[in-house]
Amino acid sequence: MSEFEVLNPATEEVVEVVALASADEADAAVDRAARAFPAWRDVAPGDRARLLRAFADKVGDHLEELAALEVRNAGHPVGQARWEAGNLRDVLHYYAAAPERLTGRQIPVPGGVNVTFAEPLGVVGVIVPWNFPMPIMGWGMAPALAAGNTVIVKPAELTPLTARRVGELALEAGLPEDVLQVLPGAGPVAGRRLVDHPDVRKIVFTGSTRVGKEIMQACAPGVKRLTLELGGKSANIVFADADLEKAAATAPYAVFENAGQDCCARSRILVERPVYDRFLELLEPAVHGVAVGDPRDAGTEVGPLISAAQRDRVASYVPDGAPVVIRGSAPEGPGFWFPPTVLATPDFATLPAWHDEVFGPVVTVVPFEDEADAYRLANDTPYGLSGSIWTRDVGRALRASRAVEAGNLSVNSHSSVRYWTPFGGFKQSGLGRELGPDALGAFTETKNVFIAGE
Ligand code: TXE
Repeated sequence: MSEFEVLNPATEEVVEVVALASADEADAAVDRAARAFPAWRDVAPGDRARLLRAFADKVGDHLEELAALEVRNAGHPVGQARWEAGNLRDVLHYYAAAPERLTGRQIPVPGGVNVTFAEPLGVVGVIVPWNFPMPIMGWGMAPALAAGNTVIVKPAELTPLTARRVGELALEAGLPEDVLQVLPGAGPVAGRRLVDHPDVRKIVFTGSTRVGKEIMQACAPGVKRLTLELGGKSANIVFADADLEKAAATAPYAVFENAGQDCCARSRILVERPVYDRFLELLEPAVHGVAVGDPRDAGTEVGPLISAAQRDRVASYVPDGAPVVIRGSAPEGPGFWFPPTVLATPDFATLPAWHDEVFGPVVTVVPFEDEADAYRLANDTPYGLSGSIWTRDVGRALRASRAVEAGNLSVNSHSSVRYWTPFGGFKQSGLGRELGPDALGAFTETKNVFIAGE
């Protein structure tokens, strides 16, 4: 059996050594989930709703414990970790309202009755990354369970601890055994086995675009259902007529929050030429104002990166001689720290940080000439997850909202993810949508039945 040393990214201390499931153990988990499925599918909708509400309440009762665990496992600032546990609780409550409302339709046809049923799929595998372990686990598992599927969650190697605890809380809340299983394991072993197993009917994957493409190919032979949430390279577009103070004051949080390890990070700031210099002037104190430090402190806004490998990867985007125009602070000593970093150069198109998802606290600021230029730059990426538009002109806000090829936009704000609205990407940022009312459709098959009347 292989094992994984889970480290505290703020101290580099070993938190726990976690056993990783083998492919055989993944098979056994799928067998158990498949056996648990018929009974869970047939639980009366009101009872399924009650169980999910009890599960949500359990998470709420253990919010502080879960948040503290994430602070240690992922290095997330405690305020953010509380939000993450709260988001898991809320998404469970939201989909707990679904079972009694998950209805089919009756469509008039001659000669009989035509009805549709929303049938659950069976076993669903949810493969979770390390950047937001609790929310992303919830976004996949909550609608899947509400629709009557059984679920296996495979957390990331680096962050299995909250997922494992949430699995225990599900049992304490009364969810039947094997309806939800948490399977810590290596991606290419346990994760891949879930993808390949014929009894897993759907995969929900959040992670790198590279692995997402691999999984998509692996799902093809069995035409396995698939939801993908992949990388991003989102633009924060600031027009000259915008509230520049607010746009500059908020821009650091839109990219440096979670140390930039956010698929929605606005890692390219596009500023209309006449206000470009002024914007950089305003951005400087805002970047220096970001509180980077001990994630246990309530005042900390940004913690360390998840691992030494991630820190080194991020550092490779800021080599000696890189056009750094603003550099924030980061603690010295142990921990996988990297300071908030702003790049700007007329040769921005030659910077790997302009093109790639850095997944760290690095942003490139670039001037644009007019609307067409802004949209061309914003869309000059294979990704299309999110973005922000800053302007006081309503017409321009609407034009920009239509022109930017991304699934989640915000105007005069950076907030675009809510558990009751759809979330997902255009282009190589993903496939399908999570959250909101439509996500339930991703966990059911529509069955059409005609009953002859004579
Ligand atoms: O992701 P992986 P990594 C991006 C981000 C980051 C990069 C690498 O740019 O720097 O990806 O992160 C499981 N079959 N994002 O390497 O490998 C793995 O165990 C089945 C964007 O950590 O994609 C983990 O549970 N599963 C992002 C999950 O997939 C496999 C979030 C994600 O790991 C597997 C994370 C396989 N062959 C990274 N290989 C976002 N969209 O927010 C790995 N896994």
